[in-house]
Amino acid sequence: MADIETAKQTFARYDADNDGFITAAEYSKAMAELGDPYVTETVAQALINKADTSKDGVLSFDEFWAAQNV
Ligand SMILES: [Ca+2]
Ligand SMILES: [Ca+2]
Repeated sequence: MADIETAKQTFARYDADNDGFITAAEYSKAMAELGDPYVTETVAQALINKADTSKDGVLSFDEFWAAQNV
């Protein structure tokens, strides 16, 4: 079960520049830092696109949160 405070912390870790959106570059870099070097920007973009309900190519917290609760 996802909890929103944990999700906010996770989101903040991915959102390196704190602009409130996770880009493919940020996601890819965060995954590499977490020990998964196989999430390239192309892979990251595909994952973001799955959860990107507003179709702007980046992940807002609402979209990130919704993706945790499918
Ligand atoms: Ca960002
Ligand atoms: Ca979006």
